[in-house]
Amino acid sequence: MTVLRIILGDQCRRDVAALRDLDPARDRVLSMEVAEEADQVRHHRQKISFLFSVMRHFNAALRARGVQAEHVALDDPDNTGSFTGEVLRAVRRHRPERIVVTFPGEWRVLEMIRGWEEAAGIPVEIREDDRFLCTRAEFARWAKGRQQLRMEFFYREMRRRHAILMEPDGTPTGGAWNFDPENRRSLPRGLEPPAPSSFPPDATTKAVLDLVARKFPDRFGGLESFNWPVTAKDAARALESFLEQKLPQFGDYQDAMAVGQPVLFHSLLSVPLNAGLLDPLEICQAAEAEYRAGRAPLNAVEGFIRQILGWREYVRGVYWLRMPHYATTNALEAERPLPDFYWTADTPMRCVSETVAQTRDHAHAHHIQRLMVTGNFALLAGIAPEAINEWYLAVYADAYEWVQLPNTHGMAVFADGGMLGSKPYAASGAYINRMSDYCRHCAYDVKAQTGDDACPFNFLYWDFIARHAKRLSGNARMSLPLRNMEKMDATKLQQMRRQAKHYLDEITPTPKNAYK
Ligand code: FAD
Ligand code: DLZ
Ligand code: SF4
Repeated sequence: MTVLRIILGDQCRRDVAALRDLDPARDRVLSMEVAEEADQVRHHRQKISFLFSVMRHFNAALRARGVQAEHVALDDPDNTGSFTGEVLRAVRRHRPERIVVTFPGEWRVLEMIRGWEEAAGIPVEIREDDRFLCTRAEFARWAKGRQQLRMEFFYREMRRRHAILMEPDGTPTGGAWNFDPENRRSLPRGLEPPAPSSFPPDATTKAVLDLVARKFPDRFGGLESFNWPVTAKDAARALESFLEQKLPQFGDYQDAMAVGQPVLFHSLLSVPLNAGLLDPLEICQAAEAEYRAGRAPLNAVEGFIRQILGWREYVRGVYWLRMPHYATTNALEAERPLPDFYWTADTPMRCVSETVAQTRDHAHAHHIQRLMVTGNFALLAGIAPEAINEWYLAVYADAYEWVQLPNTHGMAVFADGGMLGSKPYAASGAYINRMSDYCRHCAYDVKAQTGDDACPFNFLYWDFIARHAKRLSGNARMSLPLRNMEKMDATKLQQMRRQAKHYLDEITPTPKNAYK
């Protein structure tokens, strides 16, 4: 009897759990482009195009292997527009005895899948997504009884468990687990990072880009610069080129930012990796091999591996451990609407306009831009977690809730009250000035704390510290800024707080129903 095997957009991998015991002669594989997902939030047009193109390429590859794989296009006249509608339609077409699906990347989609059994009247098997290196159960076991879930300790266990950068005597390679202090250099003037690999759209991608341009004319995000790998083969090429050209300097400039340099020494691998086109363990092993062969230094290789073996697995663990409550946390009671300049890039703040413009043009920004520019601004300004969440989920081509939500709630805006990070990543303009050349090209003066040309990050920072002083007083890691605030001249603090209020009140919020 037929088994209906469902492939979601971010599960396009040959050995994904749902395809494991596939019988090509008997089974049907279904992937689908659905309006409900595209409209869930204002997904960037490149993100929609990327996923549709990945699904179409994957479907073609399965069919070439003789698999009875069906793909429903967005503009198929019979498309019902939702996962559930399409699954039920396929059940009516093929009368399968059961449905098999891989665990999804969002709580919302899991709830939907849990309704299929009743709606379709046949059993639905939800298989563990073993594309990850730590299962949800393993993470829950690690977390049990711990007061604080610190990434660093989780990461060390993952290093041991997967034998990555470990010596035979059980010690970490190089004698330390972490080389972060070596990874905070700003970009020297004149250093040009290598160009990212090129993936010009083929006929399939071009058709998708046309479709998306037609169906989403007002949606955020340029399509012109689309340059994502959309097959496992292209993704392997992207990895190879990163290892060869960028990994050696990845560590040094991991936190750097520069005008007109959207990628620097970052890998851009989150997009194909999160869609299933790459395997996380293979990436870590390949990076380690570069170190063992003497082609990349340890600070770079360890720093890169920590992001994938550590942070990526850790945030997924936190997501599934804490959902659905996690999505509603708002420890700092932040309530402001999202500024319109998060979509238009129209602000004199060069750091923000640069990050948003690059996000609009490429559906990507690197970690420090997400954390210390748009994230930091949202934290200081008190943007409602719900609003900033929607933005992060929408605008990045690598964004799925399992990874976006903990990074936003936990790392960027401290909505979870310290479950993930030990303190809010709040910073004044001085941090951005140290790590970038943005301030040299900005209308504001990064050294000024009050007055018309004062950098908004400065007065917003002190307003944030003062606003939350009571709340943060129990946090040892916040004692330095709190002490500094107490030492500050009271009139100056008052002036900064008045300027912050005026500045925030003047911000134009995102208009309702814009960019949809
Ligand atoms: P590189 O700098 O080359 O890093 C290598 C890999 O490490 C990445 O490809 C990614 O898979 C992994 N990685 C690095 N940092 C993290 C992290 N904090 N969490 C999980 N994985 C990480 N990453 C996403 O994949 N999807 C998201 O939706 C997402 N949203 C974010 C939202 C905020 C507010 C912040 C602060 C970070 C977010 N990140 C997200 C993490 C990080 O910014 C991106 O993974 C990274 O910028 C992707 O670019 P890259 O592939 O060039 O990364
Ligand atoms: C983000 C997204 C979008 C825009 N469109 C689709 C789609 O048409 N079909 C699909 O299978 N998945 C899509 N996704 C990803 C889903 O919203 C969701 O994040 C994943 O199904 C979770 O595993
Ligand atoms: Fe950003 Fe302030 Fe620097 Fe301008 S001066 S780039 S607003 S940190």
